[in-house]
Amino acid sequence: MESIKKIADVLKNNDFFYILTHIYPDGDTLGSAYALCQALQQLGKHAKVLTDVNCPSKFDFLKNNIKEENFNPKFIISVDIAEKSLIPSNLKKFENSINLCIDHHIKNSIDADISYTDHTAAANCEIIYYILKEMGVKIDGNIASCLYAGISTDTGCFKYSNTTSKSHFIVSELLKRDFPVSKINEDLFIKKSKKKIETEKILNKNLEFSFDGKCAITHITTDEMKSINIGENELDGIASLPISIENVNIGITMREKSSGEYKISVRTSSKINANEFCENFGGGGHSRAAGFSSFDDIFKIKEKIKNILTLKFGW
Ligand SMILES: [Mn+2]
Repeated sequence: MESIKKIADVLKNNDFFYILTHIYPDGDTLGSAYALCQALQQLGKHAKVLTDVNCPSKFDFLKNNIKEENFNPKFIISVDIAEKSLIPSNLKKFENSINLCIDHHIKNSIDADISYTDHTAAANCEIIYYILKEMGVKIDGNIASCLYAGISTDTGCFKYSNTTSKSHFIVSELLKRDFPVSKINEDLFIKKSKKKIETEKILNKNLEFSFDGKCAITHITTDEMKSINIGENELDGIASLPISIENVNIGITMREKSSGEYKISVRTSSKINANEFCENFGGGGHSRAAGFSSFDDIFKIKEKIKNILTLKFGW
């Protein structure tokens, strides 16, 4: 395993960086990328963040202090990307030329010259914080906003079990800088668009319980998304709905993609390891939040899920 110091040295000794973020961009991948980009620019280097074409506008504030520039890359970094399939299609051309991978997922299969992974970090932004400190970067309010967005996103605003004293320590350091923390919390965790409420109506309508209410499964099809005019990229956060129900130990949300493939998000209570569960379907993630993909239809996927629950837990 590489050290934070080694990663900081590699960053200081290179230039002309492209920073790649994952598909369905969230606060952690974007916060990591924009914090790192600002840090590199602060050191007089050239850096650029590359995202999926569909990037939710609520994250626009993360680029407040980014200098937009055009150049050819000499060093490519991936942040918070666990595997190649999570690289957005517009960035696939870089998938075999990643120089540095920084990630916090349990399983990381990105093929990079150098990898720094730490699955004990609640958010990738926690790792970025320590790298920036090691690089001697001044963490100003704009960088603090980005790191806060990442840590708060991946910990469910400090509610999930992955939250550690380290998460709180880093945030307590960030809060010494001037940035609009309550505004960020409101925009990321409280406000919902009308479309989001329409989506929740559909998810509630499609909700099905099994095994005495221990398992809750719901889905949304592309036709249903069209009916409320919501895009695939606007569905972040929907995976937390089934697991929020009392007595549910495994909450599953299936969303159809335009390719016809289903993206299945799994959230679990402490009784079930979501990463291990998803490995049965060729997926993975974290202990309480993981996922997989399938080209089967909804009924087939549900049947397979129930079979695994019976097999593994005697339900
Ligand atoms: Mn993350």
